[in-house]
Formats: sequence, structure tokens, C-alpha cells
Amino acid sequence: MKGREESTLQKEGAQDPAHNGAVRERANGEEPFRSGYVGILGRPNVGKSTLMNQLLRYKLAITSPKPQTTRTRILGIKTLPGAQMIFVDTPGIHQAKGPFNEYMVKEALRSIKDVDLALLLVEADGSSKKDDRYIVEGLQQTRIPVLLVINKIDLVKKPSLLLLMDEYRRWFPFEALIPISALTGDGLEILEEEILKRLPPGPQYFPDDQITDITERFLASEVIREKVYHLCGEEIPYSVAVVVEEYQERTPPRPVYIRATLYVERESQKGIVIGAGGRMLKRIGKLAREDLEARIGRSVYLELWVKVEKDWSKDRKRFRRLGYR
Ligand SMILES: Nc1nc2c(ncn2[C@@H]2O[C@H](COP(=O)(O)OP(=O)(O)O)[C@@H](O)[C@H]2O)c(=O)[nH]1
Ligand SMILES: [Mg+2]
Repeated sequence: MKGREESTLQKEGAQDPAHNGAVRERANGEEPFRSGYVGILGRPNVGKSTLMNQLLRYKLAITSPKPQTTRTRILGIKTLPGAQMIFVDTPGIHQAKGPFNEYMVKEALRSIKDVDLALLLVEADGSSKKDDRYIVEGLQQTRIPVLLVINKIDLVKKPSLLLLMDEYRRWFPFEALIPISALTGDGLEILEEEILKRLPPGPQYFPDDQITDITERFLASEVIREKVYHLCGEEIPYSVAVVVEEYQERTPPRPVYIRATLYVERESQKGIVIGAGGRMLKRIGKLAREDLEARIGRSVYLELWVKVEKDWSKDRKRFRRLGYR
């Protein structure tokens, strides 16, 4: 991840420097303050990022109907008067093929090593069972308490859901089984309560107004990548890496200046991303700019370039250079 020195994203409104780095032991002098890292696990596309965004009530992580949208670990921080939940959104876990897929799975496994609680997200229609088995085997090696979160219940009927819950219950001593729809918000209050109950007493790790550990610069690259997922056909998204080369705040009313490069793996893909008469790249740029402007609350001047970095996803050294460390 680039640009760690830059400011991370914060909520709008009052800042409270007194809490910066400070440890707040108690919320009201009686109940201890509770805090913890909550890992969100599951195979690609089960709705992990959608869930984190809903819990934060902020669209932090990019999402798409295509698997493997999330490539790196992202923290989403939710601070309540007496507690702080730090969600860890992860790339999907599956039996990976190829160096870049392996990298993403490793990133997911590494980022949950130190969590206080794990949410295992599964598909309500049972379609993720095979990958879930694999993840459960991994969890059995750890002592992390796990909540089984059955997502997308808006798509299934109740009797089949109950059968599925019985099946999962036999696999692993889950702390609880919670059916939800990350999309409609159904079940999320219960889920939040179940999480809160299991947070250990602990310090407030992040100030009240901080919602993530990623920088605005990294977020910009993610937003651009999301538009590629939404606009380009099947194969392209997996071959695109976005690097923000320049991010200049500049004094308003001058727009924030962002220059980014979209790296693809082959010459033919470059043509597709640019599109006839540059139309595809223009659409990507327009959507990304509008999204960024809404997030930052300022006008943005976005400049996009497309370059070929031959077969970058097949070569560890190359994808490291593109920011995947
Ligand atoms: N119908 C339905 N779709 C969902 C739900 N949660 C997520 N999705 C969709 O599933 C797709 C993958 O979501 P995403 O959050 O990117 O999955 P991730 O790869 O696990 O992070 C997106 O198209 C979401 O809109 C849900 O509760 N119901
Ligand atoms: Mg995701």
C-alpha cells in the first residue's frame, strides 16, 4: 500500500484530538470499554465487503458481482460510546490457482491471525459449502471464536435455510448462527449485538472519527478499479491493477488532482480498456470522478492512463511493484 504517510479517511464533522492515540479505559466509569478486531471471512463473492459497508453505514470497500473484487485487507472502524469494533475485510478464501490468487488468499489468512472474533460468511443457498469446508478446516487450527453468518437470505425460502443451518451446526462449534441480508440490512442489528457481546474489554485503538486505515490515495485507486469491474467484460477486471501516481490536494476552489495508471497484462486488453475512440476509458473516468467527488466532497480532476505490464499477475515481483505486497 502506498502513501501511508498521508492522511487516512475520516468521518465528516468534529475532530477530537484528545483521543488521538489515547487509551480510553472506560466509557462511563462502570462498564469497561470493549474493543476488538473482527475478521470477515468467506469465499469470494459471498458479500463480505457489502456487509462491512453496511455495518459502517459507509461505502468504504469496493464491491461487484464479480469474484475477487477485494484484493487487500481493509480495516473498517466503528466506534460506539462504549465500544470499538474494527472490521477486517479480506479477499475471499478459496483453493487458489496462480500466484496472484495465492497472494490474495494468503493476505486473507494472514489478516485474520490476530482477530478477536471471526465472522464466517456463507451463501444462504448452500452454494459456498465446498469452500466453507476448506475455511472451517483452517479455523479448526485456531482458537478464534466464530459466528456463522448466513448471507443473502433475501434470495431463499425459510425451510431450506433451516436445513442449511442444521448442516453447518454439525461442522463446527460456532458461537451462533445468524441469518442476514447484507443487501437489505435484514438481521444486521442482531449480528451487531452478537458481535458486541463477544468483544473483550480493551482500549480504544483508533480515534472516534477514524473509519479506516487506508489512505485517500489508496481509496482513489480502489474506486477506479471498481468502475473497471462494473464496466468491462469478464476477463479484464482480473488483469487490471490501478496505481495512483499523483494525488494533489490543492487549495479550493481548485479541484483535487489525481493521476492514475491502469496496468493491464496484454496489449489487446489495453485496447479494450481504452475502447473505441477512447470511450471506455472516458466512462471509467467519469464514474470514478463522480464517485470520488461524492466521497471527498470536493471537485476532482482525474487523469487516467493505460499501460501494459506484461503478465503482472503471474509474477510476484511485478505485482509487488504495483502495490500488492
Ligand atoms: N441478493 C443479495 N446480494 C448480495 C447480498 N450481499 C451481497 N450481495 C451481492 O453479492 C455480490 C458480491 O458482493 P461483495 O460484497 O463484493 O462480495 P465479497 O467478494 O465477499 O466482498 C455483489 O453483487 C453484492 O451486491 C445480499 O444479502 N443479498
Ligand atoms: Mg470484497
